[in-house]
Formats: sequence, structure tokens, C-alpha cells
Amino acid sequence: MLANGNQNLAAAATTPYKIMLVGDGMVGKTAICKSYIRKTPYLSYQPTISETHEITVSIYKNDYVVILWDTNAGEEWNHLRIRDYNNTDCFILCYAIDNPTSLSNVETKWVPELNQYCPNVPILLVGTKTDIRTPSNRWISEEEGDALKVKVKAEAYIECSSKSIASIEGVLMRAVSIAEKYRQWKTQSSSRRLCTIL
Ligand SMILES: Nc1nc2c(ncn2[C@@H]2O[C@H](COP(=O)(O)OP(=O)(O)OP(=O)(O)O)[C@@H](O)[C@H]2O)c(=O)[nH]1
Ligand SMILES: [Mg+2]
Repeated sequence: MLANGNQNLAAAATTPYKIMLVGDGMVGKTAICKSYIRKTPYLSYQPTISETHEITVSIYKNDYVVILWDTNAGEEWNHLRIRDYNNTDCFILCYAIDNPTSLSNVETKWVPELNQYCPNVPILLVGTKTDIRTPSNRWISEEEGDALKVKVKAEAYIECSSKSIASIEGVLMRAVSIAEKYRQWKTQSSSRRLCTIL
């Protein structure tokens, strides 16, 4: 029989992780989900309202079950999106590297919203569509993404292109590692609180 704290840790490891993709419309949230699931680039456009996908993410031969939530950024869907935030283990907050408005909305819209409704839940900041970056164009750089990560206190910053399945897998592996650490932190802090009460 496991001691109480370990029992909680074991339960935390077996419940699927809830990971939510947020960010402005058209930044490539659905392309991340569907490219990962199909293992081939998914590049058609259909606006999302709310979709969930059960996926498995493997990290060093360990398989993690994840419920991936794809959301809509529109104001008219705010109530639905915010309601779904409950019990999220990690947010994947996306902007597109060719869309400066989506970058500034990270700071002015998305991080304030996530901090208000889900304080402490970690954020993985993701710059999407890197395939369109060339040495001559002036799209948002990796350095700018890194600086924003520090500014908004995101857990990490990573870039991807839905044309590269390896980069999409990298995003999901990173999100799961962050979610796993967050679960452990939550479980340990609630065990500590329980011990203090007892
Ligand atoms: N070049 C390029 N285009 C991409 C990439 N990811 C997505 N796109 C394109 O960008 C458009 C929007 O992609 P979606 O994944 O549907 O964007 P979204 O964030 O889910 O949009 P909403 O559902 O409206 O919130 C589509 O036309 C995609 O083909 C990428 O990595 N590279
Ligand atoms: Mg979508």
C-alpha cells in the first residue's frame, strides 16, 4: 500500500493531462493538433469553436495520455473558452511569427486572462509558422519570443511549424513535461497542507 503522498503522485500520473491551446485566431492552433494526430502537415483552414482530442505523447519511452483542447479566440466564445479552462495542467499559448498583433495580444489579452482564471497554471509560449521565416524577411525573431517569455513569466518558449512534425512533437513533449511538473507540485503542496492541518 502506498503512503498517502505517493498514492496522490501515482493518481496524478495516471489521470490524463489536460493541455489547452490558446491564442489569436489563425495562428495555427488547429494545425498543431491535427498535424500531430495525422503525423502529416495539416494546412487547411476551418475556424474552431471547441474541440478535444485524446492523444498519446511519448517521452523517453514513457507514454502520457493527454486531452488536447483546441479553442476559439473570438470574443463571442469567451464564456465557453473560459469555462473550459478548469483543471488545465498546461496552456500552450500561440502567436504566429508573421503576425505582430498576435504577439502583442499575448501580453495584453492572453496572459492577463490566464492569470485571472488560472493563476499558477504554467504557460508554454509558442511561436508558430517558422517555415515562413527567411534570412531576408523581418518576421518576429526567436530572440523576441524568448524576451516575451521572460516578460510574461511563461515556463518556456519554443517555436514550430506545422510543416515539421518533429517540431510539433517537440511542442507537445515540452507541454507534457511542464504539465507533469505542475501536477507534482500541486500534489505535493496539497499533501503538505494536509499534513499541516493534521
Ligand atoms: N505556413 C504555415 N501556415 C500555417 C501553419 N500553421 C497553420 N497555418 C495556416 O494558418 C491558417 C490558420 O491555421 P489554424 O491552425 O486553423 O489556426 P487556428 O489558430 O486554429 O485558427 P482559429 O481556429 O480560427 O482560432 C491555415 O490556413 C493554416 O493552413 C504553419 O506552421 N505554417
Ligand atoms: Mg482552430
